[in-house]
Amino acid sequence: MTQHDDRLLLIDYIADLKEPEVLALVAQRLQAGDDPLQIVQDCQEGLRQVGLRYEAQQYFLAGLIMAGEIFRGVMELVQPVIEELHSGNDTGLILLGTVQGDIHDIGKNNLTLLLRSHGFTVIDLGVDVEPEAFYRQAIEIRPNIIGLSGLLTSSYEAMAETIRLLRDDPSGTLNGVPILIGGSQVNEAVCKYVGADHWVTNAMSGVRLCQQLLSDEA
Ligand code: B12
Repeated sequence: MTQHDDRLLLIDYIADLKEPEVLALVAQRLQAGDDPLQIVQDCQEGLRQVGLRYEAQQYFLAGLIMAGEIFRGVMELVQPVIEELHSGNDTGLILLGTVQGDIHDIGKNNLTLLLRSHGFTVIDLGVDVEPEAFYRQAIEIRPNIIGLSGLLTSSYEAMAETIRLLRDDPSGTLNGVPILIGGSQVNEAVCKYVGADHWVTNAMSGVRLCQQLLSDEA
């Protein structure tokens, strides 16, 4: 079987919620030396398809929960390999969290893992983070970059509110701190609407963007 077939097969297994097949194929691909980031990318596409089936009412909430569980299992296999391959000595403090009303954290956790393995220090506030909590933490730790994650359309209001609060900081402590948003559904229009500086739909692009922003700062 070619590498291309393996990739399509993994996407299909995830879309069909075939957990044992997913885990076996991931283990096999890692064994064969496949790039763990490519494996994660393929899983992300599989999860996108699960989402589409949910929208089409072929799956229900249980399907989304199952998909999340499968991805957790994949990360257990992939994480040690990512940590081994992607060690770096980037420096910089990044404040991350999933915005209020949203509990999706798979993508954010994945980004945290990659940032840390590149050497960044990440303070992860978790999920359903109120705008005030973001603001308080930001003032306290003075991060170099702030990242907001959100996957629901309804999260954009919380992103906008959080960014308003961060930008209106009367102390001026946060002046010029870049604010990034990420999540499977964000795009340029969302970025403009919520008032962020950059948007990203892939964790590795997020890491590269952070590297770029910090080297611009230096
Ligand atoms: C798994 C899943 C769940 C799981 C989440 C488990 C968990 N612990 O996260 C559970 C079951 C909890 C769930 C719940 C719900 N979900 Co849901 N879910 C998904 C699904 C299938 C996959 C999400 C995922 O993990 N993707 C994989 C990760 C790796 O990708 P990612 O999140 O995009 O992250 C990557 C990048 O975006 C980027 N990134 C992410 N964050 C950040 C932040 C920064 C700063 C940067 C730089 C980069 C970055 O890096 C990541 C890695 O590459 C999506 C489908 C989809 N298209 O995304 C629906 C989806 C997001 N869910 C949806 C819905 C509707 C819901 C519910 C409302 C369902 C319900 N009726 O209750 C609830 C809402 C709960 C809540 N209040 O948050 C809809 C949202 C539709 C919309 N337009 O609002 C989607 C799009 C499905 C669909 N197509 O309808 N869900």
